Amino acid sequence: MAARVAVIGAGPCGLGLLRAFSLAQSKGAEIPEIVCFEKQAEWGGLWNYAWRSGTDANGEPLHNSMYRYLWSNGPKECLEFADYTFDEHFGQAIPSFPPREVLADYIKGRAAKSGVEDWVRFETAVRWVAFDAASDSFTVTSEDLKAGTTTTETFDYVVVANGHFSVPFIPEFEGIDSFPGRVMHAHDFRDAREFAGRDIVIVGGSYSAEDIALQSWKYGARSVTISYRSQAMGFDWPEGVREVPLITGIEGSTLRFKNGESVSAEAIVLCTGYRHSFPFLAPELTLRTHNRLYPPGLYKGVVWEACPKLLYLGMQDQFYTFSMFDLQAWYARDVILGRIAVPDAAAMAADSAAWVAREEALADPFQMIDFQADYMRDLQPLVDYPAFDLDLTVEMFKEWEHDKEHSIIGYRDKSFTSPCTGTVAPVHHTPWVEAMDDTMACFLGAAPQRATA
Ligand code: FAD
Ligand code: NA7
Repeated sequence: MAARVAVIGAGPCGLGLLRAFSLAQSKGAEIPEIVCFEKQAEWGGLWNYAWRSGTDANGEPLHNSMYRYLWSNGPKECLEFADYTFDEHFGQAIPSFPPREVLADYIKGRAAKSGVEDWVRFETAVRWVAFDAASDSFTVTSEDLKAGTTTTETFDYVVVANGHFSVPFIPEFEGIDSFPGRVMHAHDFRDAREFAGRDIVIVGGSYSAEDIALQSWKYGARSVTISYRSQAMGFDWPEGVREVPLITGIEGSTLRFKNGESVSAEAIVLCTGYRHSFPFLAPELTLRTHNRLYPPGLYKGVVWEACPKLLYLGMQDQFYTFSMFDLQAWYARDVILGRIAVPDAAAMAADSAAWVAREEALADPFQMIDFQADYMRDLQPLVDYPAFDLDLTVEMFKEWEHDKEHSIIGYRDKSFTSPCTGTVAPVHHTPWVEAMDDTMACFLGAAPQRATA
């Protein structure tokens, strides 16, 4: 059995792996020594809110991309931990679309229950990982950010769980360097109230563009113009929000678009996605991919085919999140424990190539949901992750897609059914469009008093 395992990152993926090991240990398995390196002072990954932007308290590139008033963009029932349900954590049924703080509490609740805190070295950043074929082991160099000391250690397995929505992709537009207003990437966006009463342009056509546009509208932006590259999102936007094609140039505060229209704006928010970034990995260990459902080179979406003792978690584009991460974590654990044998390089490559080819033929979000669910179905029988109704989550994701088409400002008011417990979520006390307070206390409490005339 492997003697030492390094885990890079204590976000939902890294914590899923720690949970998997702790459960195996509680059932009597002998487990390796685990060292989880986490550069933040607490676990939870992106779900920790940071008011900072740019660099963190230790001068490291800031990891966090989440912002105030972020409410789950999918039904919580589709991400529920099968081994630690929402009912167990909250002791009451809660609505389907919780704000960030509620989901952070849920993630941290399971981690605390797992008793794995001693395995995590907080405020410790991994600086370099190299594989030595002769000794069949890795050297991992890390820095204790508080003490300023650097340590190099040997590990038998390395698990990369550093997330991939932290390092922004920032394109260039002609004239943007002389735009007189604020220009920022979604990674630095913190509070939509900044744009109250202003005209803003959002660039992008995916989740961040959708949510930051709606947030800005909800908190009082005068107008929101969304500029897309390949395809409009096409939702029935509320008055004041509209979509136009890509920016062709910027002169002063005027932005021109491909369809000949122009607007004057006071701010530009680039919701143009993120880079997979592994500055700590030797080149031959580095996954190079854009944000997609099946990054090539990863057998079962987890095992780095070129060096199978290196495992990656959560590198896919995501409909499914926590439950998919858990299936991957359970799989990674069982590879490390020797319960699962990975095949030879040719067999791994053939398996993942088939998935990649299938992914490349997907035509719409409904097919993408089926694809990611099938990927999970591929992992499910290989591990002892508790059973949950995956078919129900597929149905719910598809219903959610239709809900969004029906009402982009109303879809978060719907209720879904737990695939783990069968609990039907209550309707939230306040429609999302009127819910300005995103605290856990407000979400879980009674409806706030409304001012009367
Ligand atoms: P992360 O959460 O990013 O955690 C990675 C961890 O690795 C971090 O704690 C980081 O500090 C650490 N780390 C990084 N580099 C190093 C290093 N060199 N050394 C040590 N530690 C390191 N998902 C949903 O299910 N619902 C949502 O509503 C939702 N909203 C989102 C909104 C935004 C704005 C973003 C960006 C993502 C959202 N997601 C959402 C997806 C989100 O990516 C996942 O839910 C989840 O956080 C991914 O977990 P992870 O562990 O892979 O990565
Ligand atoms: P995504 O989902 O990776 O989307 C990135 C978007 O950025 C996508 O619409 C791209 O357009 C767009 N993009 C990329 N480059 C450009 C350029 N050069 N010009 C214009 N537009 C561009 O990232 P998100 O931040 O939206 O979502 C990431 C996670 O955050 C997600 O899991 C959510 O839960 C929250 P394209 O469509 O490719 O033309």
